[in-house]
Amino acid sequence: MRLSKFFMPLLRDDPKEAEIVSHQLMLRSGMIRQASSGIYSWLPLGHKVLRKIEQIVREEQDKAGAIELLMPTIQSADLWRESGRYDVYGKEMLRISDRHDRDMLYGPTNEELITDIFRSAARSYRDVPRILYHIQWKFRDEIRPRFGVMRGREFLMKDSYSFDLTVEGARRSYNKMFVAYLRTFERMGLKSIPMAADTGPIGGDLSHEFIVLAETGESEVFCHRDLIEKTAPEDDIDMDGDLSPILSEWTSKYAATIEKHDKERFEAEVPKKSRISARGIEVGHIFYFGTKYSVPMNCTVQSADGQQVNLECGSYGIGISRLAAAIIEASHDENGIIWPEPVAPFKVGLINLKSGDKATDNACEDLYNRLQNASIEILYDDTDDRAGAKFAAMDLIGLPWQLIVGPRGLKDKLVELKDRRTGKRDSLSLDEAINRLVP
Ligand code: 5CA
Repeated sequence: MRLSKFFMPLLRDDPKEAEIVSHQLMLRSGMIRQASSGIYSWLPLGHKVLRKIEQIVREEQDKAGAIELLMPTIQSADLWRESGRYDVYGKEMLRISDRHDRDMLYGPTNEELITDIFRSAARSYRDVPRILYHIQWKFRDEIRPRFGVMRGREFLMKDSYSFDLTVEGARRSYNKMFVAYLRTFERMGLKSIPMAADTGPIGGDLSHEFIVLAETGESEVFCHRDLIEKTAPEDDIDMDGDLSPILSEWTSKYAATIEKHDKERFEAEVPKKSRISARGIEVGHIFYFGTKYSVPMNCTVQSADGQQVNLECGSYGIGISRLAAAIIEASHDENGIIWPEPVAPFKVGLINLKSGDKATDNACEDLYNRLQNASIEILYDDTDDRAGAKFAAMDLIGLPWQLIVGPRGLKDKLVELKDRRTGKRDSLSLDEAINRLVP
């Protein structure tokens, strides 16, 4: 992509309304624009990041055996009356009536709708277990939308729903999502810690929040230091195998959000030097709630011995739009964002230090074409801005690599490759630079 043809409206000054660094940087780098309170447009740079995050989430869901579908944003109130949640949900639910005065709502979550779909299709024990998921916009009329997309009113969520015949089966589905979540967040360069959590309006008695530690996080959390050093299971993990040892390993050490915090247990179980008391961002939340919806909504299948059995269910959410902000909170410096490569909007930013100079333009065109042909995502700053402004903009938008080309280096047939994270610059020939960027 040539910057001269792209749409990336940078802001010069810090936006006053932004209280936390991710919100400031997302506005300044032209990733998002507020449309109304808690509702955002995703501009091209932000949209690219959102799609990358979404794709990692999707790959790990698929690997865990979950099956993707797509449900609508607008739902009928009738299903929510069946489950009993229509009245319970309160003002957070955006209620709408259509031209026939039918009560509709903008979905804040999808337990009812998926249970309706599943009950109409599943007949026998052969139709389970299944985990179904979608990636769709949600609306919650939060009292205090704040911190940009971190706590929005409209936000993008991945939500999965599991259907099992037995409690043990439901536990296996829960374990799959637990492991998939560890892997998902790690692939985005985040350290997430599963913590015992409250279930709120979703319900159930087994639940973990996946927390990324950050000073600006909204949740107060407590955990054992060892959990911060752990790494997620490797790519070759058998998701159909017994995952319970992994769960035990991750849940045997103390970790809880403030709602579930037990000070006495924390102090008894965790030696003083290992006690972490911090703030965190909830990027995912998983729930096992058994028959909470399958009983009132009559979602059953016939078991092998001919009985009608209510299904054992769970739901599993990831805040995809929130993750874009969480990654920035975890990865930035005073000059701007530092994207981990797997979610970067482009891998390389090519900086032409003297647009209009023939040798520099030719070298840039050559690099640009060769990298594009090698399927490397590249943003070429071909504008005639000053070098200083180009450097600042490139640092602000945080692409992992900057390829800097100017007349002085070219005299010796050299270009510079800068690592955005470390700031380290290497002088390389054009071929060497390409070899470093093409895997
Ligand atoms: N039905 C369940 C699981 S599918 C559910 O809705 N869970 S949730 O309420 O915990 O939301 C799932 C994830 O969505 C959260 O972990 C969080 O990362 C994200 N999320 C929730 N509310 C917001 C919000 N207002 N803005 C941005 N992200 C949000």
